[in-house]
Amino acid sequence: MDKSRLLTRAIVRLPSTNFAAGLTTVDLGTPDYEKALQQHAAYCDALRSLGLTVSVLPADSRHPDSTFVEDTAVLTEFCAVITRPGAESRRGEVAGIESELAKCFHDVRSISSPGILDGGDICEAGDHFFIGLSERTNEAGAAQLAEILTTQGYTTSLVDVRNIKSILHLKSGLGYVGANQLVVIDELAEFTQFRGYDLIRVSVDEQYAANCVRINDTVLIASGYPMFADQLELRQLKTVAIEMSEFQKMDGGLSCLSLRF
Ligand code: CIR
Repeated sequence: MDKSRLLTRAIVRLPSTNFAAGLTTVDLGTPDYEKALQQHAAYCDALRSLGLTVSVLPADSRHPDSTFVEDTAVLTEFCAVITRPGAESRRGEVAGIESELAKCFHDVRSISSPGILDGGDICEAGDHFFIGLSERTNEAGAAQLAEILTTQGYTTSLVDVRNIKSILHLKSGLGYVGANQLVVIDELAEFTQFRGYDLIRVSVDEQYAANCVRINDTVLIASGYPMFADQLELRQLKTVAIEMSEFQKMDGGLSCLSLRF
């Protein structure tokens, strides 16, 4: 079941000066731009320290949310799927990412209308992909992606998170850390789609920590969530913790700051 890909590259985009004008549903205050830049730089350094070559795209002030590149594409071993982001203000972000991914993938597909889909709703777990239905991903978008993935030999399952108000995307509450282990928030723990997995439950107080990313043999986690860090370490998983406060203010998790392949 565990067939994690070796990751060698990542694409990120610098936050723009109007980053604070992006979408958010949380009430954690206005992000500090300088601090966001510092946290972004530390994030890139962490990716490099894990062996990834990082392509840093310039800031795009036409799209204040464009630093959250994960939402613009879904990457597999075989192809790149350019999304059609669920938020209208984010649709224009895909052009710059598509041209970048076309340099790296021979096969580039796209989600088309009436489908909408955000990369943050897609959780890769070895040969299986969980596809979240949320305010940003609809049935049509999910069906288009599932068809592409199925033809490539992956299996998929839908996870409807539209009634879970505490998360924006599926991956705000779910993460795969290899060896059949899934990180889940309480509200997802009983979903039948996750039966058979070894669940690592994140407590309500540490919910933000659920959005973590396994990069080769290490799990990148948000700093400030000691119980979660302990749980991973007890399972012999190496962790690297990153300050995410300024991105959290804009509803962004760790995974959304990069596309990894
Ligand atoms: C948005 O609402 O679209 C951005 N402010 C945050 C996107 C976060 N993306 C993610 O978690 N994959």
